[in-house]
Amino acid sequence: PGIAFGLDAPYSVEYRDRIGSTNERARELAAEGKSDVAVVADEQTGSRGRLDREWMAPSGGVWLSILTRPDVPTARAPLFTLAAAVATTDAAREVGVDARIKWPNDVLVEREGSAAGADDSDATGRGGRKLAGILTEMEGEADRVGWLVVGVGVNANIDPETLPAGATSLSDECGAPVDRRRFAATLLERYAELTDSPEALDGVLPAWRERASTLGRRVRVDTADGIVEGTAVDVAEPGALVVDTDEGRQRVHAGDCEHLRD
Ligand code: BT5
Repeated sequence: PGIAFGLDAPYSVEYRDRIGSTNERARELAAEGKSDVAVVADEQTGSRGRLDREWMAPSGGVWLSILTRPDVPTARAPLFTLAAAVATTDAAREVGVDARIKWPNDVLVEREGSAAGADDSDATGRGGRKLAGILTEMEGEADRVGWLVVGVGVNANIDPETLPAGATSLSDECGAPVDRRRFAATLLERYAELTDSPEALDGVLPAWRERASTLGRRVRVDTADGIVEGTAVDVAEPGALVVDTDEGRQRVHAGDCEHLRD
């Protein structure tokens, strides 16, 4: 299947026209002991975002989940999510869309002059429109990841009017449909390159920094321990956002991040 898909990456591809959720399917394959599979679908009928939020995945998208069993400690797992964001950004840039990453896992398109425009703001990030989202699920012991499923949802050839407010798509940004097969192949190849060894993983944070929209901006992060507000200054191993607040420098490991007006 990898060859039929024209893929230069170490995954076999399971393609479905229609599926409940590619992440669910990848988890099933994980339970069967499988690895190195990418589940790709045209349409999902029951897809999920983080924290059990709904993810809209009509026909025309690139909805995929990559199942691997990386030989790394569980503490480094967040790097795979960041790698998927980098890979998605690079695949978008290859078709001419200037995508950037909002910490930790949203891929956005910021339009000229939109950064301060209230009309263009939304819950997913002021001034940025959400092109893609990533949902990572895993199981393992502290010293080693068991299985890891990284689910990537990209609004490819979809009319943004049919998506939640604040969303955009590749076709809308490009003015024409994109070759989804090629886009998916680029994404998977780039992801494999960034994650195929512990040494390769060392390159994820530098690559992420170069493509980040969040760094240098005022942010408000909703975390399990409360709101953290300040200036995002860096991302640190294994994917924490470093925020300068009035109370000093803090590291945030998980949460919803909103870009504030400067
Ligand atoms: C995410 O969640 O951004 C992760 C989305 C992961 C989806 C992929 S598709 C392949 C794989 N299979 C799955 O079942 N899931 C993964 P989060 O950060 O929680 O953002 C969810 C929020 O984004 C929703 O509450 C909506 O506001 C918004 N949203 C929903 N669908 C959207 C879309 N298609 N485009 C842009 N925004 C959307």
